[in-house]
Amino acid sequence: MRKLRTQVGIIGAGPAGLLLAHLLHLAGIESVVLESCTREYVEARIRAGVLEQGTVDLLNASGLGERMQREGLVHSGIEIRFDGNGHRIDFPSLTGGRRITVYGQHEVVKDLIAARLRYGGELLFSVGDVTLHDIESSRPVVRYTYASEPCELSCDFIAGCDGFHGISRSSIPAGVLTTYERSYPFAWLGILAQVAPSSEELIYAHHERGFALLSMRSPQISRMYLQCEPEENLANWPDDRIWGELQLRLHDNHGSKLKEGPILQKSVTGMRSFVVEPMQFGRLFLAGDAAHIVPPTGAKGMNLAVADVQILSRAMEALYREGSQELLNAYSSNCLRRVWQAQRFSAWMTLLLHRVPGQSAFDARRQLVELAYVTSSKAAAAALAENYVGMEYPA
Ligand code: RFL
Ligand code: PHB
Repeated sequence: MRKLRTQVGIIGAGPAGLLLAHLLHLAGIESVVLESCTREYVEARIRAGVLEQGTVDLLNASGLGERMQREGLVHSGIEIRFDGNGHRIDFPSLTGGRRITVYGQHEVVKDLIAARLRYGGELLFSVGDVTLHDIESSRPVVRYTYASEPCELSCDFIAGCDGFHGISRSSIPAGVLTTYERSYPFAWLGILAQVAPSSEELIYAHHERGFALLSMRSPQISRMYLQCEPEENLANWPDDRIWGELQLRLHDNHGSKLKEGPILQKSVTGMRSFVVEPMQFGRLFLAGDAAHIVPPTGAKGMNLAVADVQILSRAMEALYREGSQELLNAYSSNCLRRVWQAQRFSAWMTLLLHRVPGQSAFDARRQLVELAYVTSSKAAAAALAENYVGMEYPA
């Protein structure tokens, strides 16, 4: 058995785990990151695309922003489209100058891995059989296998950053966590296509055939989504059906058509709202998707993961620097305030924009009136905008 020792054992090399490792490094705190997948897989996993201003500011302030500043696309608004008409929500004028940046999550992950390797931090890919032990004691332990060798990592703290399907959350004894959950009777079929985006800004489209979203990854690559069945079979979606459906749902009364191109990747993503409380047990702290999931309509998931680990790294810094336990004790409640704001907004955006199967005629009309209200009342548009660009980060 190979034995190692560190201050913080981090499970998972997604945005939460990798950024936590980086922020701890900047604070002089040592960590080991254990990831079950390969580096190639993690760096190619296409997921989120929208960074809040606060996320961008944090990445810049921690020395991670160089490529993002060059390649990220700064957007000052989004379009809400329904009945074939587009309505622009202008962020700076509604939020005191705030904007978003479109920069793929996998690009953030690549930048974080490169930074970690540059300063020689421990980051192990393809680890197996990760289990957590003694999390209620002052010396928790992570057991795992690496290159077929059994290993044991003893730590001061464990950060469970292993996403929704990870093992950290389920290592907490039954009865400790309260779960809040909602599922939605639809999913998203996402594509990556080799074609210039047909709009400079994101378009969220409500249509009687279902929701559609036009997004992008670069001036050459489009990212688009279609509302589909929860258990949708991709085999039923040849490329021309996808483009046909996108053309219909993103229909524009002024006659502009989507540019089409080769589809590089297709996937189906389920939709759920999920929170566990508290986000901590003993010396195990949950962060990011391990503790909460939002439906992607509000573009909040990765931004919440980033906010969690900023709060956690500051709390650990206060403990190691000043011996102060206060921020660590407040970790869960400090995160959950922001998490619940994002839950509310993400559920609201989802129900505003999707066609809800079985919805009554009354609710269908109410949805259209709400769309008209959000896009015509400055107060309603400002409420959407301030949530979309993100609440102020903790000082
Ligand atoms: P991740 O990214 O899932 O990373 C967890 C890592 O842990 C590893 N792992 C383990 N490692 C060791 N041992 C184990 N037993 C392990 N089990 C799992 C996994 O391999 C993985 O590498 O969680 P993290 O870091 O909390 O980050 C969360 C974000 O990934 C997620 O919230 C976002 O992608 C959500 N999301 C969006 N968020 C945004 O902020 N803006 C968006 O525009 C946005 N769009 C989206 C999205 C998610 C989507 N999908 C596919 C779910 C669009 C989509 C389609
Ligand atoms: C994306 O570009 O992947 C994206 C953008 C906005 C969302 C969700 C996903 O709300």
